[in-house]
Amino acid sequence: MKIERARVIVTCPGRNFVTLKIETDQGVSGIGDATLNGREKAVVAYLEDHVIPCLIGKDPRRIEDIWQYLYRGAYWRRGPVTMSAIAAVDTALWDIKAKMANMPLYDLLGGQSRDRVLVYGHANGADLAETVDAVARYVDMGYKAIRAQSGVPGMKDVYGVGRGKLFYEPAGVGLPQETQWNTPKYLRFVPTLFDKLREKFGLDVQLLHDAHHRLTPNEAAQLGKSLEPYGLFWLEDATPAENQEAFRLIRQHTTTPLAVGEIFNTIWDCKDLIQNQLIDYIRTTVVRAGGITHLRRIADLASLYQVRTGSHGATDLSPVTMGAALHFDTWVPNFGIQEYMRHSPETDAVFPHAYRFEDGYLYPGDAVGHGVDIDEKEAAKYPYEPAYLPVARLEDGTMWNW
Ligand code: GCO
Ligand code: MG
Repeated sequence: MKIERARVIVTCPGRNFVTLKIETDQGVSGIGDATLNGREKAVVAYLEDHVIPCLIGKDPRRIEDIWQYLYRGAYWRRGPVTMSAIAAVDTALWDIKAKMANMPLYDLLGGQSRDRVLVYGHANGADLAETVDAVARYVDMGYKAIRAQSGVPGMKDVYGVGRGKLFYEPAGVGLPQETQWNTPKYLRFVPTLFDKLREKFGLDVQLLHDAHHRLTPNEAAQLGKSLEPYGLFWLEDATPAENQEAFRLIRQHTTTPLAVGEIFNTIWDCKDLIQNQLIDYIRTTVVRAGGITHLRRIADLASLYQVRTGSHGATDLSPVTMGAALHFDTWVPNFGIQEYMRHSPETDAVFPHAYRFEDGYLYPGDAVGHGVDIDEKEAAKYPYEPAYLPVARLEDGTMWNW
């Protein structure tokens, strides 16, 4: 069996998505997501110029060998561009293998460990009252777990407060939007938000919050402590994690569960965090961390230390990543939760899929492969549009973490 053709499809049904399609000499094909928000074309070039020429003629059944070929063989390891490209190949090959086996991907991985996948949705509001209303809407839609982000008094353009009610998309057309950040105002406000949410919605709903890398370890420890009375499911990306040791200080001061890893690309980014039990949830996902093959290694390491998965599932990852992640979530023994931001109807039409939402859970469906396809006619209607994530500065103009 041979890979006969592989090509990259770029489409922008509201936001940019990069998809790799691999076709074999036996008529079976598979797709993988290669989207890297704001840097899409770098992955397109990496795939088209450097990866696809090496794939033609290879045996698509040799998933592990192809993974090692692209990772070790290239000499240049890791990094979001490399690992998104490898992930796209890997996801497409697992899709092909599962189709050949006539199985849903979760069966090929080892079978179902659960019947359904707990997801959390995003409730955002420009201020406290709007955020409370947004949480109420998610409760009404059946969500059991809800991430709450709110505008902060005295600050404009806070992370997580989107345009539109369900389809939060931070990237904007044109050059990066400049936003402002003020940590003391944020630290004072967030506990008042969760106090209100617990008062209104009680203890049953799981609440989450994303600090989006804005805090120092000490500030993160302060926030974790001040949120303890509200029993969060997790506090995400409390501080940047290039220095994995940074989490030790946070951990020593708070029992609020910690999640990190949506921008990690390999097991090396989280090895110390996991082995030292500095986190509770690892957020790596299919497209960002080298596909199913590598994600499985991260999850297995995590399981030794009772760290659970909580895959990134923002709308800048395509439905292909969502479908593959749901098969992974259905199998992985140490599953925690899956993020689920809804894609727009235009995006859903470009990527017909077998997964469905019901009463707070996602179901991967029982289609063979990962259950997501691309309608190329529909995709062709939406040409690429350059867009960037915003940037953040402190009030004195200092560049900060977005
Ligand atoms: C999340 C993420 C997103 C990112 C986005 C960047 O937790 O869902 O933090 O909101 O900001 O994926 O492209
Ligand atoms: Mg996040």
